[in-house]
Amino acid sequence: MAKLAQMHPCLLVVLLFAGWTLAKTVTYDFNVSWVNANPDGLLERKVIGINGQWPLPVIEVDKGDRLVVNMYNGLGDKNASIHFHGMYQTGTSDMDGPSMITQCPIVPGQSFTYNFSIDQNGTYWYHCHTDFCYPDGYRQALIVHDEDSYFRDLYEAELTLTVSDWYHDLVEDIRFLSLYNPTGAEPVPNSFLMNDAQKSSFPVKPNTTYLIRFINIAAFVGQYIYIEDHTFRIVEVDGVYTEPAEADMLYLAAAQRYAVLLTTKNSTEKNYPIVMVADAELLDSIAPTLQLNNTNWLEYNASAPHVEAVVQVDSSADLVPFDDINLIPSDGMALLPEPDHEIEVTVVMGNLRNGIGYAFLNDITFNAPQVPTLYTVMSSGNLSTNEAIYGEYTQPMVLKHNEVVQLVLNNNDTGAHPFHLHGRNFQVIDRAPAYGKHFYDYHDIDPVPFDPNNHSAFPTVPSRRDTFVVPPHGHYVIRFVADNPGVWLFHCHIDWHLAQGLAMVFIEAPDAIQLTHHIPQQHYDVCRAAGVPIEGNAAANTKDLLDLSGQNTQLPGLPSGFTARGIVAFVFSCISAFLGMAFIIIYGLSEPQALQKKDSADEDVTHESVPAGNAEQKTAAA
Ligand SMILES: *[C@@H]1O[C@H](CO)[C@@H](O)[C@H](O)[C@H]1NC(C)=O
Ligand SMILES: *[C@@H]1O[C@H](CO)[C@@H](O)[C@H](O)[C@H]1NC(C)=O
Ligand SMILES: *[C@@H]1O[C@H](CO)[C@@H](O)[C@H](O)[C@H]1NC(C)=O
Ligand SMILES: *[C@@H]1O[C@H](CO)[C@@H](O)[C@H](O)[C@H]1NC(C)=O
Ligand SMILES: *[C@@H]1O[C@H](CO)[C@@H](O)[C@H](O)[C@H]1NC(C)=O
Ligand SMILES: *[C@@H]1O[C@H](CO)[C@@H](O)[C@H](O)[C@H]1NC(C)=O
Ligand SMILES: *[C@@H]1O[C@H](CO)[C@@H](O)[C@H](O)[C@H]1NC(C)=O
Ligand SMILES: *[C@@H]1O[C@H](CO)[C@@H](O)[C@H](O)[C@H]1NC(C)=O
Ligand SMILES: *[C@@H]1O[C@H](CO)[C@@H](O)[C@H](O)[C@H]1NC(C)=O
Ligand SMILES: *[C@@H]1O[C@H](CO)[C@@H](O)[C@H](O)[C@H]1NC(C)=O
Ligand SMILES: *[C@@H]1O[C@H](CO)[C@@H](O)[C@H](O)[C@H]1NC(C)=O
Ligand SMILES: [Cu+2]
Repeated sequence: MAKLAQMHPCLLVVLLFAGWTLAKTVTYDFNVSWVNANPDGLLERKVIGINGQWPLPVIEVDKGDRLVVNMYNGLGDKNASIHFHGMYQTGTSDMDGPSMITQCPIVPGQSFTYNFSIDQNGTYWYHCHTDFCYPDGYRQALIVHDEDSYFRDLYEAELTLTVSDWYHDLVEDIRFLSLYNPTGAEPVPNSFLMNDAQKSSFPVKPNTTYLIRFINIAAFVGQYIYIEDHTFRIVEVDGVYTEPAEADMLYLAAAQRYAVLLTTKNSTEKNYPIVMVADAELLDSIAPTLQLNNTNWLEYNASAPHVEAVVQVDSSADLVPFDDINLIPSDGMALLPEPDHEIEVTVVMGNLRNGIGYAFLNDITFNAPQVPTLYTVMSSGNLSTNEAIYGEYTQPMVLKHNEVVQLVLNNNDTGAHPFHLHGRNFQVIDRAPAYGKHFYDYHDIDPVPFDPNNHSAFPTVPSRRDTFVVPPHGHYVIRFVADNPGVWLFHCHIDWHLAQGLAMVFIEAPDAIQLTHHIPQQHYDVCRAAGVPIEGNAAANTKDLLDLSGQNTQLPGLPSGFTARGIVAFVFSCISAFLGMAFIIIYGLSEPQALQKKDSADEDVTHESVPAGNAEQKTAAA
């Protein structure tokens, strides 16, 4: 109210007439602890709850509000943090949440207060961003209400629908980064959920327009979503309002969101399935008991039958969702000019000498720094603009303030990857192949990298979002202005791929970060409790910032001619002595040469040695 009093009375009146509400602070206290839940009715398991509850509370704020989340880690046996997915965190990069990037992991018994203002619109979510803790249930919707949206008068009610995959095992019990899984096959979920349940009915009134927000809060699997016999208009994608786009089916990769306007029918005789079809192309093996298609209902009439959908296609790849590259942001932001800074990286899956399957951008698999990158910025003075201090294995990219950045992401993998950039949305200016029936066209041919001399015309008003899928063996190109000083992770949002190192870090205007950011004392308290150093380069060297010896590094590559199949055979040979070296020789040499990592300076320096017989290893602490 102090601010109000200082305002000129006329200005106040103008503000009231413009329909402005005054920014307020919305506070949540999160006591994070284990609780039990059984969302699919198949198995009760431990999940990460908040204040003794799961599903977790939906965070709701109005645009312009300040959000304060007081988090206490009451898990006892697990580190945690919170990332507020899609939040720009302008001036508050230190509130972004990923461990070892912008803060230390919050160890059990410690508290941390997230505190930032939200000057953006739409549909977001929050999730744990430390050591792969969100598949255990630590994720939920975050909604920013906006009374000023151009479609505000078009809807009467709102509905938020999250979709996700669900595992019966705790993350710690899933042996993923393991010698026993040399091909890096992702753990296949046990079920799929909508609003953390199954077969739910969402009552609607007839002849009424709803704003429905869809959010994929999964750790891994994308979903096709449609509502039988209904079409809708997309009005928002990942927090960006769009010109209304008529659609009848959406694809939501992990972390993606849409808001749509849907007008219900006049008749109340029937209920209509809201159909989720899991993207089975992502799954390496499908147990016969896994329900790939799941029905929930738009319920017009509780006493009418609730009939399960029959999905009419042979494979989820035959479904044709709306192509998000065609969305036009309603603010009309034009294609950014030719870039000042071009970055080109290629997704590659491969094995390192320990036999474990990793993920690479070019030839680097992400290894967390020993000091959170943001603190390296703050403690490096005029060396902050020197990429070297952030360590080779975080794949740092230092951006200059306000430069136009173009990022080309080529995919040498046969899987699709939803890549997310923290701290902003970006213009999506090219992608091949297109969504729909051609999406898998490059799957069985050599990867097709972006060719700057041969591509389709860039849109004049490109689609913008914060998570975008790169197709199998295809590519995408994005542009953005580096106008948000901060440290921002760029990573695949399939959490298993992040665990395999599919990440890199953007250090945007580090000199400006030093001027605009002040790291609150609570950060350092949390680090002290975790035993993590708070100054120096990626190797925690405070004396000579250019000396990275002791940094976390990746192992060398496999010996020439040794392939993943060779490793399968090798593992098999450990189990069955009969089939030892012969298998390695026969299968190991029969496939194209495995990914060759250039050996790091010192072969013996690995960030974590792999004990014989127990080859689990985690690379990315983020
Ligand atoms: C958090 O909840 C646990 C029980 O779930 C309780 O024992 C503990 O005192 C709470 N801690 C705080 C800081 O609220
Ligand atoms: C929490 O993080 C610290 C610092 O990285 C680490 O030493 C510790 O082992 C972690 N604790 C758990 C339970 O993972
Ligand atoms: C949140 O940050 C604002 C701005 O820095 C500050 O005024 C306020 O006291 C903070 N609130 C809490 C609970 O830390
Ligand atoms: C549907 O609503 C509109 C206005 O909201 C009204 O004009 C119309 O009569 C309604 N139709 C039925 C069948 O209720
Ligand atoms: C956010 O909402 C305002 C209207 O409330 C609109 O002018 C602005 O373009 C929206 N921003 C985005 C990115 O859609
Ligand atoms: C509902 O009824 C009104 C009035 O008869 C009609 O104009 C409208 O198209 C109907 N809406 C739907 C969704 O069928
Ligand atoms: C609801 O469904 C029941 C059973 O089909 C039907 O008898 C009833 O008329 C319906 N009610 C409305 C309001 O449409
Ligand atoms: C589920 O969808 C798949 C397509 O992904 C289809 O092949 C399968 O037959 C469907 N199953 C049922 C029970 O509808
Ligand atoms: C990706 O595939 C292309 C085409 O096969 C190849 O030329 C390129 O070297 C590969 N890139 C990496 C980083 O492996
Ligand atoms: C950087 O800072 C150091 C120590 O603060 C100073 O000695 C050096 O001259 C500075 N270098 C440049 C290029 O400004
Ligand atoms: C240009 O790209 C198209 C589509 O990918 C391809 O068919 C064509 O062969 C390319 N042309 C050249 C000259 O590379
Ligand atoms: Cu991925």
